[in-house]
Amino acid sequence: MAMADVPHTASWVLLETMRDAGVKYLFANLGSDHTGIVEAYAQARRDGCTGALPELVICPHEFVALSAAQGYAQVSGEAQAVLVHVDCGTQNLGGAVHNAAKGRVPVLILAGLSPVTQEGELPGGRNEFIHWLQDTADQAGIVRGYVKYAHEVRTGRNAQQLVHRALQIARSEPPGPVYLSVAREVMEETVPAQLDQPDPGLWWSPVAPMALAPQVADEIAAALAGAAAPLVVTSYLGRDPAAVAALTELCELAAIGVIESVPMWMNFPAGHPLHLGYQWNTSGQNPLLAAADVVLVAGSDVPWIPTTNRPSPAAQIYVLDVDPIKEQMPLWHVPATRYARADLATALRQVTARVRERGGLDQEQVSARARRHEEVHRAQRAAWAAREQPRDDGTITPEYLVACVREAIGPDALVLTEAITNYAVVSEHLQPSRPGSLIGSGGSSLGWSGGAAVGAKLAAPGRTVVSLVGDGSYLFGVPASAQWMARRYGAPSLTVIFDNQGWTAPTLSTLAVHPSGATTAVGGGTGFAPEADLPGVAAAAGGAYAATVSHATRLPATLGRALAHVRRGRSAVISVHVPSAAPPPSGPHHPALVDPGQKGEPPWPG
Ligand SMILES: Cc1ncc(C[n+]2csc(CCOP(=O)(O)OP(=O)(O)O)c2C)c(N)n1
Ligand SMILES: [Mg+2]
Repeated sequence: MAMADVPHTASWVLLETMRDAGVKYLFANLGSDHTGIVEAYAQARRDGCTGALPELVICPHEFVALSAAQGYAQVSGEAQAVLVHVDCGTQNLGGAVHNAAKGRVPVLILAGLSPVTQEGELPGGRNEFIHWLQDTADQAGIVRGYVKYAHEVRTGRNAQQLVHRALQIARSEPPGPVYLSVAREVMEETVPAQLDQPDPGLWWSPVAPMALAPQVADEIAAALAGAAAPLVVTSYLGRDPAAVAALTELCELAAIGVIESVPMWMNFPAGHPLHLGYQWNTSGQNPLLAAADVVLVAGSDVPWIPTTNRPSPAAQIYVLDVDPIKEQMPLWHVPATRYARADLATALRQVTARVRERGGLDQEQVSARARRHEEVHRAQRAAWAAREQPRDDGTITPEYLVACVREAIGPDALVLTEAITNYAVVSEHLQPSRPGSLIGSGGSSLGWSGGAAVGAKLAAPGRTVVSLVGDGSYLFGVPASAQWMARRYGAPSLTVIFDNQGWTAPTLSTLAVHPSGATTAVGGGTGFAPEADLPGVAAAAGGAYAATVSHATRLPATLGRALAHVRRGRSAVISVHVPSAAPPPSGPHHPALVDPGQKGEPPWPG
């Protein structure tokens, strides 16, 4: 797309430059600061050239807008843009900025600033009462702790450069959100015709992948080749599908087992005989981790939780990451022999090549280890499979729910997980085997899946998108906004709610710190009675197919019906009653934990 050969406003230039730089969608929540933007889109519609600008996606809530941009980028690898209204819209991005930052997801956030003139000095100056109220001392400060770059576009003359620069930084490893703010007068400024950029993709490409220094590749290869019990721990290596293939090759070469810790991506095929299970908030020592003599941590923020689970003090640990010492985390340490910064796919291929070149792998030892791992792998799967049953009274267990979802959706679906206390159940029972088939927020600010499902579907229109989400997380995701967007922009998905009638996690956290406190007797008081009609929210806002299921016999058919709707273009939301993972209170019955059958009763007197 050629840059403007006639004068345009800076707003037009900002938008056209985004489009030139590969931004397909602008997830937007509009305000008085965006007069130049609204006018630019109107001009494009009037003049029949809407393709020159990113497609405008109206987002009734900013948290959903940024989550949608995140989901799009997680699925496609392509950074999108989000437009928000001054400080108010920036505040409403809320925890979605945390998710994009922690999840290492590139996104360009553009925010208006209140007009900077008040006496009519410039076009776009203050003319509404809010312009004084929205004038804040440090608008970018709202998000500064979470963005890789925050800057103000001070003149339309270099708006083009700043969009490219912001996106270049967002896309360079480790990727993340960037924030540009623009005053209304600047948005309204007329910018003279700009020179065509010969190829912005080349001029502003992200930093090229980094390889390991040869001696470090050699050191890691030697350690793995000489180990009796080598082990890989990973959390997000699957951000790059090429890294999954590279890890698989290395592990097969030397029979190295893999544990996924807090996996927010599909990192290693679940069905591979070297896949040795998952670690979430484990309360006990993982014997495989304890037995390892060499541990390669490849792409992980939390490879284990040392108070309950850690490698042997004698183990040699290597940390391999684009971000090996987590400069963004004030407190972090893994006692490693070597911390190496590199692109994971590149580094793993280097290590594999070095293992091969060095030769001398004891093939008998390797084969014996592969057989032992396969036995562990099979025993794990057999134990998990045994749990994929409803209870005798028809109660749907989370394990049975995930098994039914797995059978219904098939291996090609794209699954978003925000299952919280059922994260581990999703990992163990979904058993994803294709790179890119499972994503999580990468952070901890709940509600990501609502918007992310819309973004994911826009990025992969041919795939069935399925969200597995806690009832609390579903509500955090502003479902009225997300479901409206799904219908408006033709991005249907299936949402399956693990409806355990409240927030189980804070109660479990409390029990872990106060194992014999009052909470054991009377419960955590984090229940959601009286029950809300969660799918009904989606039906009302987005015309979704809505169903609530309490008995196992109804589950497979309801999932089938819901999927049929999704495949015909209509979203579906199913709330499935499952038991909470929190133990029932041991003391006198507490009203906050009323049986879901008693719905309608407020949990407190009066
Ligand atoms: C934005 C945000 N607010 C609060 C929390 C704290 N929090 C962590 S888990 C949780 C409960 C989530 O409820 P649900 O999705 O139903 O999952 P469950 O714990 O029941 O499995 C809460 C409130 C958070 N992580 N993010
Ligand atoms: Mg819940």
